[in-house]
Amino acid sequence: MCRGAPVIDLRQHNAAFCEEHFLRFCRSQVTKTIEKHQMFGPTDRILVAVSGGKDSLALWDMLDELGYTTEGLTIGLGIDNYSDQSTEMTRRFAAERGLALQVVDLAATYGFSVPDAAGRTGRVPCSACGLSKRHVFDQVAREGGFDVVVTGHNLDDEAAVLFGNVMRWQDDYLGRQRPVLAEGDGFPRKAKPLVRLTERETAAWCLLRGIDYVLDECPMADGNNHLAYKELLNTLEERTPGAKQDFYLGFLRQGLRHFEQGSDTARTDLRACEECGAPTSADRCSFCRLRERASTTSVTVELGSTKHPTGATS
Ligand code: Q46
Ligand code: ZN
Repeated sequence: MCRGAPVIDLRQHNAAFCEEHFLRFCRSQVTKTIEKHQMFGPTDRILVAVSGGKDSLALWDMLDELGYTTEGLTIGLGIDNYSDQSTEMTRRFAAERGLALQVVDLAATYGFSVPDAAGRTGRVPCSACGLSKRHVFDQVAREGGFDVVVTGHNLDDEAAVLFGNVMRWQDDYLGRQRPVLAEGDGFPRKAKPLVRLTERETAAWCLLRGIDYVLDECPMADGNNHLAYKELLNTLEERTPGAKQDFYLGFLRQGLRHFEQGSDTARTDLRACEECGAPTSADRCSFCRLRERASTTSVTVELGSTKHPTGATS
């Protein structure tokens, strides 16, 4: 695009970019995604789910740079050094930029960590972890009055999830695999502004912008199918640059509509969880049931508190 020295070669776009044009390319991909899917507007309050990894920090950096009003939320999952390091990186990132950050420590707030939940309930770690993260994101967004929760899922993540959903023909999941999910039934709006960027691109963004992020993979991810799907798609991408993009963006353009019917139907069977107030179809939500089985101590979570959830710090 110019005579500058290239810093990255993007085979799927058949182009090499200098630093300035690469950063501009990333911004334009994110802006295009936000606008095309009407994710949020300039006056919305955005809660950024941050893990301390390259994707969520790149996302927070981009949204802040683009002028959006953001606040970060990170969850201490209690996974050995990995969680300590992730929280530390996130705190440092926020402090350096003067950005507001809430830290919710699962063990301190709810009486269990992800390894506790896996060990005590026999549940797969990522399943207990995902359920806990969703619950905390939703609760903080609901009680804090945020308009939207954004996550750093990138093109590689979404293509791997799509691959898994197609492998098992999970039509209900396919119908909901959209870059934005509307708020409703007590759940906040959720958006994924990075779905047009690959993880190589978010890593390059962090490198060029001087963002330190956790390099290690989560030690509990071993044996996870999601990683196997990513490897398969990377092999395909090596042979056919653009394959991942065609697969996922093609699904949004042409495939999604075949699965959407009924996926947005408002649920009439939902009520407030007796313990935490989250929407649920049972007396108690699945998170409260997990907490009961996973924690050794009983923890009371205050409802309607302005500080919520108990133990959160800013
Ligand atoms: S943090 Fe949690 Fe991931 Fe680790 S335990 Fe699995 S889901 S791999 S994004
Ligand atoms: Zn509950």
